[in-house]
Amino acid sequence: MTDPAQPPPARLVHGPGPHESGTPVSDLVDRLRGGERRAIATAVTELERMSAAAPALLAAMQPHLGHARVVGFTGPPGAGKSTLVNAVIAHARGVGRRVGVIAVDPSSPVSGGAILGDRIRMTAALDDDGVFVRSLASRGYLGGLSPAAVRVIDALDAAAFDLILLETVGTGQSEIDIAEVADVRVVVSAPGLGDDIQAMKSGLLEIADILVVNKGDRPGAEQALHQLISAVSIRATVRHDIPVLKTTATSGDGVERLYAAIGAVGDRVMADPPMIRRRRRARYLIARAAADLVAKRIKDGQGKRLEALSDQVLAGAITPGDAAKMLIAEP
Ligand SMILES: Nc1nc2c(ncn2[C@@H]2O[C@H](COP(=O)(O)OP(=O)(O)OP(=O)(O)O)[C@@H](O)[C@H]2O)c(=O)[nH]1
Ligand SMILES: [Mg+2]
Repeated sequence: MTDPAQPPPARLVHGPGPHESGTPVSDLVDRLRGGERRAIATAVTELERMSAAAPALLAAMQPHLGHARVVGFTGPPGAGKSTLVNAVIAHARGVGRRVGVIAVDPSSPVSGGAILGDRIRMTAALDDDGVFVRSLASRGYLGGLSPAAVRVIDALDAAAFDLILLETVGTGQSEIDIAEVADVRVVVSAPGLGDDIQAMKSGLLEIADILVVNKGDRPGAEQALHQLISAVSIRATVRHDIPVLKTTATSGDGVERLYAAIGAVGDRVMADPPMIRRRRRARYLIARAAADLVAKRIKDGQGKRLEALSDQVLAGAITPGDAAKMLIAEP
């Protein structure tokens, strides 16, 4: 008997394939939690596209979130982030951990980097049920994380992955995003990228929990390592106790130490109740959505209003700050 007072259960309408169309969201979440691969793929796609069923899916997943460790890998193009993520997956699988992977805006032709999925395919990890990989475009998010990426993190968290590895190219916005969203932030650099390590954008150093000089087999690696160690010890804005490690992602050298360092930082972070990390991700999503809303409001339909406010600013009647407040307050 269905209770007429209850709304009908949410169902998937625009499933990616005919198989999932009509599936109740609660069934999907049960299967997701059981680690069923097709359910994970469906949930991820629904959330990535923010389909009609996505809000119900997000709501149903909420009680199951906050258990995965989210590890962000960021750094300049071509530093070896994908190769390193791949090596970390291999290590994590070796010790029995299930790993979800999200690559945002994977690989530019300039960097010589391969798309993360390709790299993982090369090592056959994609045949492994303990690994799930999804690449996402960063779309208008300037190399940063899109809100879609954060929703996909939630899906992988609900799917009970132990680790969620997130690869983004280190640009201004992605640093901030990674800092907000990841529990452990790994900043990857390498010798011979053109940029002097010391000149590495300070934003990158500041968010790091762990610093890695990859391509340890290349000339200049040792020097880069020492430059980075001294940069960390000199800069007032950088925590002085962060580990600075050398890896060779292609051979796996140093990956065990990196994995241990990720574990140590993760243990500290995970000592906080899951609610704190979930709240941090939710706060980030709200702030991004609010910023998007304001940008959209300014872009469409506010031309006249902006002009009028500009005139008032020019006349000395109000400050630009006042004008901004008036613009935001506008319904
Ligand atoms: N010699 C050497 N080459 C490496 C190492 N790690 C990665 N590479 C090579 O560096 C190139 C770029 O590696 P990727 O892992 O795709 O780099 P990425 O940082 O993910 O690149 P983007 O995603 O495009 O920013 C590839 O040709 C890799 O094989 C390493 O430890 N040593
Ligand atoms: Mg890459």
